[in-house]
Amino acid sequence: MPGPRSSKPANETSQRSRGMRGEIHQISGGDVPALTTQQGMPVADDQNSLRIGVRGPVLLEDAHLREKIFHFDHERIPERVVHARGFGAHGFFETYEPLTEITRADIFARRGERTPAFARFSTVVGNKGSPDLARDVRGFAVKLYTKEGNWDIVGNNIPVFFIQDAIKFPDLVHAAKQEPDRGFPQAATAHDNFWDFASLTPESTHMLMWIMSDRTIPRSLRFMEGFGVHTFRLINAEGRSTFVKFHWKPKRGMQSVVWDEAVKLNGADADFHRRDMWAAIQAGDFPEWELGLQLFDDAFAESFEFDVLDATKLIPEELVPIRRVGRLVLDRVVDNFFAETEQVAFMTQNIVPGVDFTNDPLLQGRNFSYLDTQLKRLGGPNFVHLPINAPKCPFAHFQQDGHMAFRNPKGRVNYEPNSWGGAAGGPRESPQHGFITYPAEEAGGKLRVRPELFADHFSQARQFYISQTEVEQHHIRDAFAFELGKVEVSAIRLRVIGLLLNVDAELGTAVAGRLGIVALPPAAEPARAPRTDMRPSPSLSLLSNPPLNFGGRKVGALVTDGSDALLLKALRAELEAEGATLELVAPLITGIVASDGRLVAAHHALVAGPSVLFDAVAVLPSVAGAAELALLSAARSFVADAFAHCKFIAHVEAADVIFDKAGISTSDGGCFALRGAADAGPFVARCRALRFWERESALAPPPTVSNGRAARDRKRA
Ligand code: HDE
Repeated sequence: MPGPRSSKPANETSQRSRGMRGEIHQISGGDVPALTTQQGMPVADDQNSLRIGVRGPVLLEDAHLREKIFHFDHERIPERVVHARGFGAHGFFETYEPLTEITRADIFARRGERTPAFARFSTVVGNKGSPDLARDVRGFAVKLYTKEGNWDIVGNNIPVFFIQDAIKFPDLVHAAKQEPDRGFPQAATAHDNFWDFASLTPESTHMLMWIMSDRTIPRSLRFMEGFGVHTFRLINAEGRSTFVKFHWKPKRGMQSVVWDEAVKLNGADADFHRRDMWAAIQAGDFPEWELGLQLFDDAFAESFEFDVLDATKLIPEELVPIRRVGRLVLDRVVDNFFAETEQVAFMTQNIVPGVDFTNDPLLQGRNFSYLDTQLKRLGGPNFVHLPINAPKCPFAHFQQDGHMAFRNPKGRVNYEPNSWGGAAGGPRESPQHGFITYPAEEAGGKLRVRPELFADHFSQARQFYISQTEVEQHHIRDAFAFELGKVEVSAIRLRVIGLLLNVDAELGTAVAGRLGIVALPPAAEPARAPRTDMRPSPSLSLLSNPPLNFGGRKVGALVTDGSDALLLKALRAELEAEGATLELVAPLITGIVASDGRLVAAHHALVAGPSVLFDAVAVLPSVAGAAELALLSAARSFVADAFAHCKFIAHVEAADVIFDKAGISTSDGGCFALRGAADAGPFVARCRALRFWERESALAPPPTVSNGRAARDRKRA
């Protein structure tokens, strides 16, 4: 029975739906494929579900509606427990020279050979939608589609790890991710559970030093190193084993941001790293790393002061130099994020003939774990059938069926041995070419123990700290003060100070001072006495290893109507010659009319283009424009932040009024007066140093208590 409102003129509603369809026709127009259901049936109306009459109930018969909603309801797969937020790209690995002496791996057999590759970079702790600039380790996972199978190097941007034994991984990750009762904080270790666990796990101390350093707030995924972390083996055709640690060295050099910048970047552009990588590849500035091998033999492993099976230790490059054997170039963005970046399944157990594992207990646990993860995430045993996971070399086996099998073996035979003979008999094992495990001798009782040298938890943490420049040490102290300042339970803060006192007395005392700790706790009882004779390893410092030039970086120019067109042109040309880019920030996104009367488009409106987006800035308003900008807090923050973040700042005289209003003196060596187009080149050359760190030490020191005095003051109070 039609209800009272159904008496509304029927033609009004049908008019509306006709109108909507008409509009769609207009938008799609031309020679486009017909929209179909998943079964391939062409769809006539994708706007309206099937119903009785005009205002009646929807019919179960509407299979198109049901299919669409059903599929939508199942769009999500479980996000990765760790490394949920990631960004991937395709490319290739190019071998520099044959390494047949060291390994029979086919990928290293021929000079100049290119092997297809897919890399995925990630943060560890945050969920899928978390911001890119969280203070966190970055995953650095590379899948190499070699001619003898897929080889995955599933590493991080830090060469050591928190724990030595896989059995502690669930505890570590539980402690680091959001607290289970409240669901926050996410993408941050600055909370009680993480520091509680870390303070009770002294083996994490070396890693704590790295994660509190600027390595965990990289400027770009393109500007960070990668590490395989564990010791692996390379095996040559004679079966000889050489130990190896894998390194990825970024061509554009290393660079990080400062903490205040990271915090602001997360608000200004939560996808800063994704966008940066995407834009670089689209612009043809292909991110590139060299693969470095640290090769050593049993004799070195025996004589090294730490255990090479301990993932909380590294081998300084000064001790075992890095041999660069090829390059990874990322030259293609994905076609579809979900199909490729989300569904890619990295597994440490994916190795190829010529590569083998060691007994590192963390690696052994990982080799077990990653297969489980893929089954859970991708929903069945056939995830290797997905194009992103499938080998690109021929493969043949008798595994069959299961969910989503779309590559079952052809023919009658699906078992081995069989007597069918020839091609009909299917694939056979190949003792000559197949993978042969290195026959390491193993013996001993079944024990739950760790090797003796694993117990040295502090010596390399100290080595890392003393290898940093003063600026970097300062940032490490700040980071500890920030993170521990978020911890509510004072006993946890004290336990961390106890660990730090074993690393470096000055570090422990300084962080305690920043936390207002009056009475220093005793240093934690070390399981093995820390060494005090560690020599600095300069390769561990970011700032001691600056990039060769300013290539791949970005300058933001704050411009207004009347900005000097010649100067802008010169600056753009100098930056392009350097391999860097110029982006314009203007009061309005529509752009400016420059001094030559031409309209120049802006990349960012000032409110949406803070200086944290850039590596250096140029403040180039006209006199009239500067007077207007000086009244805007966004313009004052633009220069104030660039100054506070130690960026190089170029400025024209007209801009003085903005700096004055922001309370900034442009007299230091990081500020550069542009008198004309000829000054653009020297400014760009200056930017090669990336930051003017001298400014940081000139800024006010952080608040601290010096321990004895503070105690007296508090008593008096
Ligand atoms: Fe992972 N790790 N991990 N991990 N890991 C995963 O696998 C695990 C460890 C790393 O972009 C998971 O597919 C265990 C060290 C990267 O898809 C999971 C242990 C290092 C990625 C897993 C470790 C890593 C993962 C979650 C201790 C640096 C992202 C999703 C024994 C050398 C790969 C997944 C990508 C991902 C387990 C420790 C690097 C749960 C059990 C050490 C880069 O399987």
